[in-house]
Formats: sequence, structure tokens, C-alpha cells
Amino acid sequence: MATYDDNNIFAKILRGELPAHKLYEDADTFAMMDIMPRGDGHCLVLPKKPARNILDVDPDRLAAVMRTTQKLARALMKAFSADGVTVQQFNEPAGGQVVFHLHVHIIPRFEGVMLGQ
Ligand code: DGP
Repeated sequence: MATYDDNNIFAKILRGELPAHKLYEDADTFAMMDIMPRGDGHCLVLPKKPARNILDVDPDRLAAVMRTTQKLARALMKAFSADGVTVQQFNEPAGGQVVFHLHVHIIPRFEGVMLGQ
């Protein structure tokens, strides 16, 4: 597995070098709207510290990411009056990962509505 690259786009957002639509932040995690949403309210939860993906993240940092994911999934369900929520996470190119800073997708879902590409 490749090592963490400090110049990935999410690292730049976390350093404030690129803009993002911030949704939530605490000591360990950051959440922002996805720039290519596959549905209304599609957002991403990131650890603030470097981690390429779930394969190399410290378990305590992963726990913090999942705590924030649960918090935001509940908030998004309410805010969007959603019927459900998809939580998704990709690892390495073969696993569908495109940006190499760990992130979890949260996508509110609605009965009868398919996700976009
Ligand atoms: P993946 O690594 O497969 O989870 O795909 C990366 C996701 O990140 C994809 O849904 C689009 C989103 N994304 C890519 N570049 C940016 C960006 O600069 N800002 C934000 N907010 N999202 C991005």
C-alpha cells in the first residue's frame, strides 16, 4: 500500500489551503459537503490527522470518525426528513478510493429514489 501523501486534496482542505463547505468540526474530525453529491445532503467525514484509509488509520481515530458519522447521520435524517441513510467508505484504487485521505460518505436516502453516479 502506498504511503500517505500530504498533498492530497483533503489534506489541503484541512490545512485551509482549499475551500470547503464545512458542516461540522471537533478536535479530531471534520465534515464537509461532497463536491460531487450523489444525493441531497451527501457529506464526508474525515479525521483531521493524516490517514490514507481504513487500512492504516489508528483505531482510536477511526472511532472518532465513526462517532461523528453517527452524529451527522442522525442530524441529516432529521434535517432532510430522510427515510434512511447510506454510509459508505472506499479503500485503495481497487476498492473505489479516489482521494487518499480517509473519509466516510453519508448520504440521506428517500423511498423510491435511486442514488446518482
Ligand atoms: P472516494 O475516494 O471514492 O470516496 O471519492 C472521493 C469523493 O470526494 C467523491 O465523492 C468526490 C469528493 N471530492 C473530491 N474532491 C473534492 C473536493 O475538493 N472537495 C469536496 N468537498 N469533495 C471532493
